[in-house]
Amino acid sequence: MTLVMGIVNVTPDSFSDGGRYADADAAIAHGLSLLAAGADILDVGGESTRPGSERVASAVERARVLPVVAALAETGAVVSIDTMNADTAAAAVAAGARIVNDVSGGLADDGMLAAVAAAGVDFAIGHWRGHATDMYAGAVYDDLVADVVTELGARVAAAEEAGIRRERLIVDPGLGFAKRGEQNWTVLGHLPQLAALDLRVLVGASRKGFLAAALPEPEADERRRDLATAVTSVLAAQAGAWAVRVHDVAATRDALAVAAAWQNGAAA
Ligand code: PMM
Repeated sequence: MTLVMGIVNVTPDSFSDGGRYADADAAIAHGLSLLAAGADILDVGGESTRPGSERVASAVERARVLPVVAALAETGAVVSIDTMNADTAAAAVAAGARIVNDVSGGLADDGMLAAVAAAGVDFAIGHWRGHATDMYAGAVYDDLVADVVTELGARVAAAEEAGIRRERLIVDPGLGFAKRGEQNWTVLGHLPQLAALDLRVLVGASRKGFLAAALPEPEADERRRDLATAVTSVLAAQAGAWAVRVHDVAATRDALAVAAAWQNGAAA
């Protein structure tokens, strides 16, 4: 069954939770509640990548995330660290993280691939063409799906060359990263083409603007965005996704359980 990665943002400026979990204790409590809701992985991040966001100094990022990573890993949870900084990745692994999730696939920090190779953990490679300060400058493609697959393939090759074992690699189409609204739907509609890379595929659609734009009322509140996310989780699972990265773990777990009952002809 497709795994559920629950999002634990430790950022005062995240668009999706309004910075409610800015404080470490609240973020830890939120992570524990996502575990109770059935999260298989907790993805802890301290730098917002929302379009237009400014970069955060990596020392500030580390101060935000390390206590949260340590406390959640201590419970035995599988923790991933959502960072573009090699220093933060290495420190988070030392604090117990078992996956490095880099939306830039190692492009933002020259030291990232070597840091992950040395850490000996899994590495999620996002498709990325530039920082959030200029998110849509790169949203021009010759052939969108083919370009995404080729560019991810190049990062996979670079990661292997740096000494990260292939079975440790995960690829992510990077929804919203250098992709305008409808381009995200094109990528999702061709998700099986990512399978050609023969690696685990991670999908992060949760609460993103392109998803809300598909609703009859695009200004839909958070609850409706979470319902839309849960539907997307099922479709991503059917397209072969290894894991989905979501804010509302309970909604996605419910949706995946119903889809599994349909497929198996029986409730689990
Ligand atoms: N999106 C965001 C942050 N981290 N990580 C992966 N692997 N894939 C994504 O699509 C992704 C990510 C931005 O969303 P958020 O601000 O809601 O966390």
